[in-house]
Amino acid sequence: MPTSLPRNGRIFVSGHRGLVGSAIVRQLIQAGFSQILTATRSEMDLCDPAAVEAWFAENRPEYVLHVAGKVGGIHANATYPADFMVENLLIHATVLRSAWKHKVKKLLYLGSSCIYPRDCPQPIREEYLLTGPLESTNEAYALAKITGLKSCTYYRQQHGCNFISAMPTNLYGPNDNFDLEGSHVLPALVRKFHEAKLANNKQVSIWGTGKPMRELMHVDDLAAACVFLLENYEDALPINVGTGEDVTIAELAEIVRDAVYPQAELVFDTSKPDGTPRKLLDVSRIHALGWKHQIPLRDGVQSAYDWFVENYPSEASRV
Ligand code: GFB
Repeated sequence: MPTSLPRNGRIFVSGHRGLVGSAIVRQLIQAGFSQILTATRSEMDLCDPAAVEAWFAENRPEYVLHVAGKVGGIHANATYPADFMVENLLIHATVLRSAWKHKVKKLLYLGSSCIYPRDCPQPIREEYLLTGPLESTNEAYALAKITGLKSCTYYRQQHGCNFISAMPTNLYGPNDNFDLEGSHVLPALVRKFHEAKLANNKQVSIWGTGKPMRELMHVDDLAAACVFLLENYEDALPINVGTGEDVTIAELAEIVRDAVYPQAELVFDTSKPDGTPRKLLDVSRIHALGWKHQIPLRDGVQSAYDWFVENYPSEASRV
């Protein structure tokens, strides 16, 4: 049943400086929310249970959008599995427990499309969770996020907490990570094509075979979905949030090339991993509730590139 949230409700957005958190803060401001609570890492270390507990006691949030997490692309996930597992376990354990203790009225937790089994049928329906083995390059992250989703279910079951969770597809947009070792594919491609253009270097290296398929959504669409779900979704079952459309990595690279450096040539580096062959979400449940994404991929790529040129803190970003 839809519950219009009071615009003066106290809403905490965890991870407000990141790709997702910053988009949600923009969305909440636009929707007229007047008491948006945020905390920097020095104000509250989300891995520290005592710090989180003290912050909740002092700030008394009524609603929580728990979107903080340690995230990264295929290389970072495969290289630092212990960090991805432990930090993400802590980040949800601390916040969910304090949200329960302080009687938060509703909490939204974010999973990820990479936590579904590697070889599950496509498009992926919500009930496929935990039906098969995970993709090895992000198993640690996936396991941590699965315990987050399950924790929401268990708090609901044991304590009657109104905790919901959503499964976003691969995201991109303002405040993305453009570090080539840690980033996801889209920001990496934006940066690589841009730097190749500046260096007048025609060849751009694309990791893997270019054959895997990815569904990419602009983070402003995800932010709109999160606020929509907070007001319109009450189920224990996680809900997929995506566009329902995917492209191959080679097609994505061509779209970025067209936006940034049309003269460039793609060179596939097959010494780098492909990861999951495909992870297209079935978005029929969120469509049935009345929500659909708005930003087409080509428009989103262009705006991501514009953002990069204006904001990326480097001499190299000035053309
Ligand atoms: O976005 P990405 O790093 O993560 O890689 P995943 C997607 C695909 O793009 C892989 C290829 O097949 C990469 O090999 N790719 C091509 C590149 N060029 C590049 C490049 O320059 N940089 C990067 N990073 N990739 C992540 C998970 O998987 O998905 C995380 O590891 C997370 O846990 C995220 O959940 C959503 O889509 O493979």
